[in-house]
Amino acid sequence: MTDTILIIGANGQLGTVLTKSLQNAYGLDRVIASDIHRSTSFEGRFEILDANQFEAIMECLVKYKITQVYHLAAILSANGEKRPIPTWNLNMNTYFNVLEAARLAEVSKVFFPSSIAVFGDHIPKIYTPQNGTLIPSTVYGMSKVAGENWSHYYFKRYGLDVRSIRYPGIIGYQSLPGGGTTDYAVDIFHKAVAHQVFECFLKPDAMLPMIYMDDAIRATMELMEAPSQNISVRTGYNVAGMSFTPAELAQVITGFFSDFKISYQPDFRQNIADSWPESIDDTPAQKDWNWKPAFDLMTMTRDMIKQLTPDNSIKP
Ligand code: AKB
Repeated sequence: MTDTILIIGANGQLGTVLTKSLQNAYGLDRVIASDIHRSTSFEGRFEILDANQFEAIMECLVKYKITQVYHLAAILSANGEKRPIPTWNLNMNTYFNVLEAARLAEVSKVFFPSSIAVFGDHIPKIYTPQNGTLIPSTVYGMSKVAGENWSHYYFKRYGLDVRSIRYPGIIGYQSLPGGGTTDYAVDIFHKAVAHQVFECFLKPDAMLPMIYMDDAIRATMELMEAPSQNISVRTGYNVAGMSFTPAELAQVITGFFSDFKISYQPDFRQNIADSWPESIDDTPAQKDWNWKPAFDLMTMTRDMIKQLTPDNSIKP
């Protein structure tokens, strides 16, 4: 059977790019992008959908005979700390609606984006293992730990094939992040190509795991296409891309723009970063579905600058 895919939260940083990649892979008619606001950035089908509305999700699943759901709608780590209870309510209620609608409509696969935010102070920070103690420091992280456990529960109890990745900070030129702790690593490029000073909200030595958008998309699609019997992790897979500090990233950018300047004004997001891993051990993802990132700090920086430079004239 040919799959028909619903993406919830398609207007976001990951959704914008993932929608187009899934359209390329499955065909324009086979992918239904949805979000609470209409977007003009997609060709193909689009539904205005509020994932807080269970009936609206159910109608969409039935109308299009959906076989796969990607539920990307969520409030991220930094914004979540400004409104903890509404963040918990939105992140959890929308996911309950998706899981329950997917079960009732007999959807064959669900994708749930988890995050390195599931980890807190009680884990080794270097090469953080797949199976460590999960005591997150943010409401966003708490909602991701709970979401992972509900994914696991729906798989065990109902056989719903839910798959999930613990994304590092995603860096891409195609879309902007919003409300996360790792957002600086995208914003810095927009300032650098505009020859503006970048004020960083993290300390120069705040090492965090990151992944280039191309790798994040490929990881998502490879996980979703892997045979079910290969999926040994039904919570969320650790996935590594690269790790660097703001100072290291600034140093590499200076190799492209010698006048680039960065200043540091750490705020509450530094505390969040302090509680997260510095690097990730993704052995199960390597073993189960052959995960291997293609981009490192240098190749990611080169591509970001090339893509964001209007005439593509930068020759590093
Ligand atoms: C955030 O910073 O909140 C996100 C994430 C790592 O999940 N980018």
